[in-house]
Amino acid sequence: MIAGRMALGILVALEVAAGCRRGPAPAEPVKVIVTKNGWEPWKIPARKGEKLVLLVTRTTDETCATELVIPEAGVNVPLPLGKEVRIELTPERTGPLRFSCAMKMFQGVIEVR
Ligand SMILES: [Cu+2]
Repeated sequence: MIAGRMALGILVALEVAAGCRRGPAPAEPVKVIVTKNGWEPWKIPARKGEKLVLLVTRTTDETCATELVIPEAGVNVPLPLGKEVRIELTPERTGPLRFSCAMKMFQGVIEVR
């Protein structure tokens, strides 16, 4: 899994302190709400080489979407009820980057251009 992750060249940083970073200003964070219908939005645009920040808040206890998993990026983040969780990643290739709950019942996609 680690080899595959590196081959795809996706850099992931969780809870990275902003502040002393150089480079272009990051895009606006994307707020994602987890409801009984799943991820809202479930389709998120991103750009190759640009940091994507997701602010994910789970608002329901009625589904199994209690974590957000992005297998290709090595992301597996618990989503405590009612608490905003920050997830940062920088896609290094174009194309769909799929995410889901741990059981892949609720699915979404980051469309990297
Ligand atoms: Cu699930």
